[in-house]
Amino acid sequence: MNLLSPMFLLLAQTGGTGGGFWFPESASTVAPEVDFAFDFITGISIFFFVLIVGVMLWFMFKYRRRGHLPSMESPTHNTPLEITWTAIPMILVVLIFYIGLKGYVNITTPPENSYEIEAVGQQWYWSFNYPNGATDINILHVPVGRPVKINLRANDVIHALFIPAFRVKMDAVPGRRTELWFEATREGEFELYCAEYCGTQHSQMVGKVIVYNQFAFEAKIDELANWLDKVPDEDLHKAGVILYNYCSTCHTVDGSPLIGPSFQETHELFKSGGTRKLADGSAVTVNEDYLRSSIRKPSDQIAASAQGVAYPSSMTPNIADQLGTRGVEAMIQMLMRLDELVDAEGKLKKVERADIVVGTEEPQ
Ligand code: HEC
Ligand SMILES: [Cu+2]
Repeated sequence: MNLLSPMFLLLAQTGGTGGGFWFPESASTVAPEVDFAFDFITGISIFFFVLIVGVMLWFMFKYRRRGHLPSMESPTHNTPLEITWTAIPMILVVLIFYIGLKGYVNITTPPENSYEIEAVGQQWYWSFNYPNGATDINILHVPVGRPVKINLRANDVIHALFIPAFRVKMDAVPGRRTELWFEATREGEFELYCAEYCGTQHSQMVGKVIVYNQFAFEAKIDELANWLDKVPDEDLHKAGVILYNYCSTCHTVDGSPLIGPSFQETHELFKSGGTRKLADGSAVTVNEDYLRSSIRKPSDQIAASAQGVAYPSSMTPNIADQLGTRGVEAMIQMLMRLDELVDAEGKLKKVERADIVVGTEEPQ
């Protein structure tokens, strides 16, 4: 038993909200159910592992070969024993099935009065759309104590929305609608992942869930619905830093190329009035119009490196729709004024919505 006691200790740590060896912290109504099913099956497995291996070792010792004894006939049948070893596992398996089915039905049936949010997976970020028109990238804002139903879509390849603390995960499949629901049990920030390998930057497709009380939640999505309109024109380039979440999986700001050219390079070409080589061998002056059409119609002019090597034509085609008209302008401003937005180390300065939005009170 000594050898195994650490295992029992680890098992005992699960449950509660603090997380343990097996599980991250838990923060949704279904989490205890999922954890219980896991603990139950693991407990049974450990019990029978110890029992069977124990008896086996004991028999190996007890019936070891001692001298030359005449061999006995082996028993062929033992009804009470056979009934026991059929009945007990059957009860356990039915029990496991019952626990699993109950949890599965619960996890797959969103309550009627759920608050609905649309989640769209694309290479390589999540966008979340709210009924009031609010949108955010990689950050899912939800109220505490209210069932939330997430309607999932994918724009390009299969993604999967995974929120470990809520114990929920669902695929987002192109051409198909899938859903997932949860009810957060406490306020806080939790991790959110894409759990389906979806291309080179899959590992960057991470985000967070922020759980608010009902009032703070309403205020937040109100702010998200129209914040860009409340950014004065002279601060629009700063809004680009927030919207950069749409671009950061493919464009860096420090000069290193990723899937697409670094924004630093684009900015320098703009400042110096330089030209950008294109995949078809031609070249184009990097001015405001070029920036706008690069964002609005990414596939029209495919950029190539200074050496003439074409970048892939994989820029998100409908990114301008997602950004909205003012969002596109914000990105253009950001690209043109990038030098004002980075610090000495070439990192983007931090910009909070509250710093640039005028005429609204920050919630809380
Ligand atoms: C899925 C990857 C991806 C995402 C996301 C993405 N881009 Fe791109 N982008 C590219 C690639 C690849 C190119 C080069 C090929 C081309 O010109 O379409 C590019 C080119 C560009 C160019 C031309 C740059 C130059 O120096 O010629 C601009 C401007 C641009 N992207 C802006 C954006 C903005 C703004 C966003 C975010 C709102 C964004 N991109 C998001 C992949 C992406
Ligand atoms: Cu993904």
